[in-house]
Amino acid sequence: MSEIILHHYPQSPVSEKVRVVLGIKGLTWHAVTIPRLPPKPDLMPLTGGYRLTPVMQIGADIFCDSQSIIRELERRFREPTLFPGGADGIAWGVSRWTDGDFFTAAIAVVFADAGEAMPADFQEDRGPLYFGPGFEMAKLQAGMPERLASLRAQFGWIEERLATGRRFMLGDRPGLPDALCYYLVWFLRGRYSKGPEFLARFPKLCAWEERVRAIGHGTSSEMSGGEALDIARAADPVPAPDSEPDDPSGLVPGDTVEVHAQGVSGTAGIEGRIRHIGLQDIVLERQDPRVGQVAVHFPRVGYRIVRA
Ligand SMILES: N[C@@H](CCC(=O)N[C@@H](CS)C(=O)NCC(=O)O)C(=O)O
Repeated sequence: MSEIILHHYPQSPVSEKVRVVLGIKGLTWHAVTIPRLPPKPDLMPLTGGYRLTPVMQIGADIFCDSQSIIRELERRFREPTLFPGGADGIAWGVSRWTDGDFFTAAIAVVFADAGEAMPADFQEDRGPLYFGPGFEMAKLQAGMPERLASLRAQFGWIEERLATGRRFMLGDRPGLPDALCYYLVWFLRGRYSKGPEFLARFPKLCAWEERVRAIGHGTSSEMSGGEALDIARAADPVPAPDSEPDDPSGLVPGDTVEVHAQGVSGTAGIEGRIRHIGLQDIVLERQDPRVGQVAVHFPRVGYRIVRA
């Protein structure tokens, strides 16, 4: 019942970030392949409407966003740690860069490069999702030189970091910043037509990339969406820890709220009763006819919470 289930698809870069973390920790997990485009009928009963990829399930606990997923993996499986050498805490701040400006610049370059060759339904979904409701491919393409210059500078930071001669970002053992940076290198190399030549100017980055790739993804086996739903139905959410008594929002367990992902457009808010509200996370309790009671976890940073 407490097995790790990752709802993902192979091409998803944010899923690659989590797969690398599973590799660093040497974990065994089940992979449920979800559709790249909505509807995602076997995912919605678990998340209550959260559609982004990936999502992790452990029994009836559902973790939305790679931040929540990775934090829970570190909590449950401490060794090997993602913070070798005591780099806890601030390394999370790196995720605000990699999942913010760096991610957006990488997506923009891959999108503009693919242009009209991108399947129409994919473009119609992802364009507004990442670039807002007024998305126009021609405008994105006009901004390509600027994006490339910004992206190059950001990859340059990785190269500088690796110039210290250590094997990984924090020293000789891999950690959170490696996963956070690697997924965008993986994405650019695989999906930007000029990715390999673009990255070739960063030799230390390319050597590090090989080392991270060699870590692998742990051990996974396929599971069907239906089987994952059955597991959620048979399980109860784990007991919630105490909530913070003085949340700045004034919200307390039992309140009904909607949680909204920031930085993407047109996604649904997820409604539920607060089961736990803390410094780093909020957990909603939801009832669903297919899976019964589930606890849906979100990070605080990057999410807006409004009273329903
Ligand atoms: N902040 C989220 C971002 C997730 C994200 O944007 N994932 C992409 C795939 S790599 C996505 O959801 N695309 C739309 C989809 O899969 O429906 C996280 O860290 O998990």
